[in-house]
Amino acid sequence: MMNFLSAVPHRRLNALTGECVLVSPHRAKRPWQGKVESPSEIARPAYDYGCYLCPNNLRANGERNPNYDGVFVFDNDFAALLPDAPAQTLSNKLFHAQAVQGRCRVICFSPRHDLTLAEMNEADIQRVVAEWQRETIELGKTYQWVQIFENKGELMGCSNPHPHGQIWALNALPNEARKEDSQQRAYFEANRRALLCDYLEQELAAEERVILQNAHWAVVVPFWAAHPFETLLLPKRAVQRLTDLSELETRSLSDILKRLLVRYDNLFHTSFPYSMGWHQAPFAMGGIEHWQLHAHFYPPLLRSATVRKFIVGFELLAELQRDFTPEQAADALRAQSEIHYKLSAE
Ligand code: H2U
Ligand code: ZN
Repeated sequence: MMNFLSAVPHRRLNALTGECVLVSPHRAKRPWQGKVESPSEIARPAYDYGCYLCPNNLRANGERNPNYDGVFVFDNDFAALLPDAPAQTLSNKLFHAQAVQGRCRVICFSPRHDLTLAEMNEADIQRVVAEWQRETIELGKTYQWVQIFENKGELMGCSNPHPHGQIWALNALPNEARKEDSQQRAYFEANRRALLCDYLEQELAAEERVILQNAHWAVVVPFWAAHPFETLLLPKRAVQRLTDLSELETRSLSDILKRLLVRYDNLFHTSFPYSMGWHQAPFAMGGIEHWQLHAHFYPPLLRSATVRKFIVGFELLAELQRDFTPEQAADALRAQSEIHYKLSAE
């Protein structure tokens, strides 16, 4: 059989969302020519007087950050969701709206202004994972969906280079969560197995989209990846939430996160921008066996540290599209070293 997947325009189905992505492999010149064009990266100080996330500094609401060590979490001073929004509904034929309650938290990964997760050591990354777990437990008591994410880099509209992420929790299922919930539920009802468990098993057997793995985790460029270097991080056993991980799996998670992020930085010799986030089983929904914990990484870069992909035109109006294939992206990421380029002698 001719492998049409590497030769002709086709649409791949995203089994997790039920949506298609258009792949145009015939348009791709070699995506990876080892081209590294470093924009001048200005070294940041370990502490910045003007940074509202650094220890001891003032935030916009007049509060002062503690002299924290490790991880520091606080309620976003400009929260997009409020815990006390009064319950209100509008339901009128074509006009529907519902007040939503929620909370927005900011999580500083490190007191060091100049680090990123990729450059932090495993023990410190583990403290971030532990905080994600604590927040999941706490927010899950009140809210249906706990969205942990990191928006990294100016290219992603991140306002501050201090290593930090956010957690938004709300008492509703957002669009992406709803799509993944119904796809996973339908698969589980038909097969009595979690969709992503079966999916990973096949990816591990095929190998072509696997970037790296350890005893408990694997990272693949998903078959249906829409963004050039999009990846999916998955546990190797059925796990519904971050809070279900064993001590060993948690440690192993810091290992694979570190290794993936170093590879990303090495790809274009730049502090790699991305939006990443965890999808875990919703709360207060009844059965959740169909859910499999996973993290998505959505980087915007296409060809170098400065050439990005834009979601415009056909993509905005019809569906997402990519030129080089997910398999080619996996090759490029697999070829990267796991020693950070800033540390490797040249
Ligand atoms: P991003 O750059 O990833 O958007 O994160 C910064 C967040 O920090 C942003 O959501 C919040 C902003 O609302 N913030 C505070 O909570 N307090 C401040 O003093 C400034 C910014
Ligand atoms: Zn800072």
